[in-house]
Amino acid sequence: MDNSDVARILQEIADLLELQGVKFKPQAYRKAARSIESLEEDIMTFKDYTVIPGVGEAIAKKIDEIVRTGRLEYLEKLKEETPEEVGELLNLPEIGPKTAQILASQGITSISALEKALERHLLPRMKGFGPKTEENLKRSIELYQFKKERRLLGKVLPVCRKLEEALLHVCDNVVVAGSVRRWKDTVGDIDILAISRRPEQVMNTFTALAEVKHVISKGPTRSTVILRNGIQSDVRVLPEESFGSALQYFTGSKEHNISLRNLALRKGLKLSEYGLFNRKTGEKVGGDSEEGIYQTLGLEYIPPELRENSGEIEAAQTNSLPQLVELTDIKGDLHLHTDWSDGSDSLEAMILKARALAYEYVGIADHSQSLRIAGGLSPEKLLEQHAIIKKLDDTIDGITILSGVESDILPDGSLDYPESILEQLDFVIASVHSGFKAPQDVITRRVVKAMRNPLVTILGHPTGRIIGRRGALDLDMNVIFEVAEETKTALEINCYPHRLDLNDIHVRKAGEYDITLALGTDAHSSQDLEFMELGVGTARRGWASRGMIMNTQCYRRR
Ligand code: DGT
Ligand code: CA
Ligand code: CA
Ligand code: ZN
Repeated sequence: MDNSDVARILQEIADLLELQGVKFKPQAYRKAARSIESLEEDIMTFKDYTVIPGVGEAIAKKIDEIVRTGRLEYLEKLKEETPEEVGELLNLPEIGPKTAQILASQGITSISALEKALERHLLPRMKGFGPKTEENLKRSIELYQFKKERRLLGKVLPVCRKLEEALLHVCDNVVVAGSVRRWKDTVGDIDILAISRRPEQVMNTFTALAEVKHVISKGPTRSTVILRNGIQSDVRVLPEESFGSALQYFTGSKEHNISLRNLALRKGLKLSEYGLFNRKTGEKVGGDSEEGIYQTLGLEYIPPELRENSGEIEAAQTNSLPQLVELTDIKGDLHLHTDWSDGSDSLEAMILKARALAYEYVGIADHSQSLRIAGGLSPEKLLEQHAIIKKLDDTIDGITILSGVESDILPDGSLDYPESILEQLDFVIASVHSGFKAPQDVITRRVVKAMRNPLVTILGHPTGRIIGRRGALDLDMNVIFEVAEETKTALEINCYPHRLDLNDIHVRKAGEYDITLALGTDAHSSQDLEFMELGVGTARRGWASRGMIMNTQCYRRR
């Protein structure tokens, strides 16, 4: 850590704050950064940072943390909060936070919006954009699109639904297969299958859709395109009689298919995307339906979420697949944020959305006091909200409203409010929001201590991963599972698209213990309550049955 390292971190904070539209603070950070940059003395030698021009108490504290730990929690938080779309613009080498902010002020907050602006030559009129910049930007967008990795299922699903709907106008049936159908948390590309007697019409419709940016290939029954959001998608039109085998094949996974094909061979059959055939006679013995294929192979029907070649074929041979939880089993959502902390909607709006989803109950869990960046509630505010929620529960019909909190697990494993306050609430979610790089023994001890607290109902987003941005905490998961079994603390499957935490693998492992799971959307707006399906998909991929999941049960006040 030298002076310019510290200055750079402060600049970065300024950039991110500016992106968020925060006034005055960015200038303060820039000023401090500049004066640190121009210091004669090494910053490490200072005892009191406030003697540096432009550095007040607040910034001095941050410098202290940077100098001591080499990193800054606050910066991590800011990064996490930056809307992904604007963050996306920062992937282009030409665009720094400052330029991103200028673009955002012109309504350009995503790469696709930037592309549109480039197409219409709207950029040269803006400050600092010459004709050369335009060319450079176009090129780097192309590059970026190509090297872009997997997308979040939660972002891809709405697009899939649009494509499905549009294609249904010209098809008898449309199914999105591949990893989307298996509810994998991230998706490489979108594989669409369709039945139609007029394939050319389907090809024409598909390649002309508003969502399509580039047509890579267009054939008589198959086309591949790049969508506006940069993801690749292809459509295959199939005859009705082989739709089942094509659906089976293109749903995958590849590993599942290989095992299934080998099983078919052992039974004297041949399985391909065209059908199931008798190897000797060549006679077709299946292929119009997926169910028929599994049945003819002597298997119970295997739901797409389980098709990962991780024991599902063996289980299906002995009729021992689990009865998987379904979205309609879910009776409530227990992880909602409101505008009391960092949510964007009111208590009422969130509750009414839950009621519109026909839930029996809904749990409010705003952030706790230590999480200042997310507007965490002081003890007074929490109690005030608690009283209001009680009143709303009396006045709003048709749904039970539970009053909870998402309490930070402090570094020493304690919670963020005194017991006397927490015991008044209906439930407590305890979550780690800091110290993500702590060593395994330290972080495991911290979390276990919280789980042993009898006031904790649910361990929120247990591993803390943010897909594509932050890895999981280095928790000893076996210990977490053992303690969960012992303390009856529910482990969350956080349904937020970037989290899906616990993930499918952990859920499967949890099934070996007597553990309760809790689905929570971590909704920060009323729309977000619809993320529940992502959590259900994750639960199903982890072989979870209804009985394992807390919010398939009726709520009993404690
Ligand atoms: P993705 O797109 O990376 O998220 O994952 P998938 O599973 O959608 O994979 P994708 O799009 O490459 O292929 C779709 C399905 O097609 C895949 O799940 C299984 C099937 N498939 C693809 N390649 C092969 C193969 O070489 N052998 C077999 N048996 N099946 C394959
Ligand atoms: Ca795919
Ligand atoms: Ca594909
Ligand atoms: Zn949280």
